[in-house]
Amino acid sequence: MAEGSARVAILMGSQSDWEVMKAAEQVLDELGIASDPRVISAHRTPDRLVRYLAGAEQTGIEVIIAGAGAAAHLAGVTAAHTLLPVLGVPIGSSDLKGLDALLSTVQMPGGIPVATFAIGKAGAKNAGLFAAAILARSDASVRSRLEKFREAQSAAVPERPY
Ligand code: RP5
Repeated sequence: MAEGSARVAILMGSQSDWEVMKAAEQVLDELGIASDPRVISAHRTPDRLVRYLAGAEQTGIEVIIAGAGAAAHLAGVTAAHTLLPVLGVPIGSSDLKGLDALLSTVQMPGGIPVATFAIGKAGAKNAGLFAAAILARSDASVRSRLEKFREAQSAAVPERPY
């Protein structure tokens, strides 16, 4: 686990979403960025959501990642309660395999933006990397770790297929 107080919140609508959302925590951890994972449902625990968001900025949170499945409104409701950037991750937990969550998350009416990522683990990982890119704008050490991450990723791709 990265040391220090959390700069990125990782919200998810259900404990069952953790299998996907831990990809965000893992990549942030690799980049030395502490995160705060929370199970908070917009419809099952609405009070918990409002309470958490009321204090998030003061506790040092700078970016919020919100992952949910089905008729996913967690990211949108989160964005309605904060001025922090909200990165939405649709989760393929329903019979519609995440297409419902993708559309619910991406189709925010104008006025309350949610940056939306791919369905599932790739989306959670990229949301973590995007959160790091936001922090890197004003944090040289995060920027340098992000550069090293990209270099290592490139170096791991063989030039020949066999
Ligand atoms: C959504 O419903 C959650 O984000 C989750 O993806 C889905 C199923 O939740 P559980 O029934 O597994 O708690 O609200």
